[in-house]
Amino acid sequence: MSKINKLVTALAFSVVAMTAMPAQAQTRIALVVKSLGNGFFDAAAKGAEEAAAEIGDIEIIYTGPTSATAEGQIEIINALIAQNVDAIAISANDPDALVPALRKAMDRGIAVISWDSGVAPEGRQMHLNPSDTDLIGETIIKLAADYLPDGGDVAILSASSTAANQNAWIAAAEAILPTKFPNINLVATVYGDDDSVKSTDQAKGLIASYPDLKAIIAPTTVGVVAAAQVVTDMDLIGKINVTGLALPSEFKQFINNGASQAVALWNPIDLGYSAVYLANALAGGETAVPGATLSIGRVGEVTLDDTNSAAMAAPFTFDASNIEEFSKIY
Ligand code: RAM
Repeated sequence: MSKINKLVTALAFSVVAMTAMPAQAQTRIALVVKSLGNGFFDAAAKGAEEAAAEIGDIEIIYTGPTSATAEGQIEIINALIAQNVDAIAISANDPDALVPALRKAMDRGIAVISWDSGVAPEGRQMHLNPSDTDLIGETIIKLAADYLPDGGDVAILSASSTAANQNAWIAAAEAILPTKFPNINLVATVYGDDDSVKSTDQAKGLIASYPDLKAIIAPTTVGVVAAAQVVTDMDLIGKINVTGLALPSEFKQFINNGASQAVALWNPIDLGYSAVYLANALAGGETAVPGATLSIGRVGEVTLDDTNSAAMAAPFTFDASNIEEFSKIY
């Protein structure tokens, strides 16, 4: 073969090789959730994919441990560092335990944000809250108080005891109780770890321990379903109102059967979508500093406070008048 022919053949081969190579997305963003199998996070992942398609050239790696533990998330973070992803957007099972692993990620040039459930400021560049924390704290108590004109005993069934989001909402709820809801008596807070079986056991335990219980407030989409199922199965509809933060698609049956009067939530699809917008911006070199305003695409924009945190939008309330409609969306 002549030199020219050899060159042409080599070129042809390299063109074939190049076109045969799978297109590598430019930006790989890991959406790390508290645990897999949770419908709330599946809805957020849908929003993440939507943002990726809109922005273009983004691959979403949707991942999380099988149960909501910090240890499981640390293993995942270390694996993502080894894969050299461009960004990690995490809903954390513990605000402090993840800090060393996430710092290592940032040291390697990986952009790190927390969303939904936060990481301490030293372990992330910014945090996206779904809504204002005080507003959520007040909302979850009001949802119970609205149906207790004479007040009474209520209990909280939370997610894991180290979840920063639930702990902040519960602290805000406790702070507002004495002034705004003086006749609401919070008798206990228990933890179901966003695990259906454990949440069911904890709800049963509350009912056994507090015979005058009038409401169970579960600020977790997993716990609220478990509590409403227990109230239904134990024939306590009308005696104990279950409320809190619920995904309409999973919860509408309990509004329909009367185990719950009303629940609330923000749009989880928008939350995952917004998290990807922010993670992508930081991976692209934007800096997160107090006062900075960052785009969250079709959802709008957020301005960072002095802890580099921001809130997306106010929660909606769902009751018999609208849960059917929302259940078709998330
Ligand atoms: C559960 C999770 C999540 C929380 C929702 C309301 O799915 O604990 O972190 O934001 O409930």
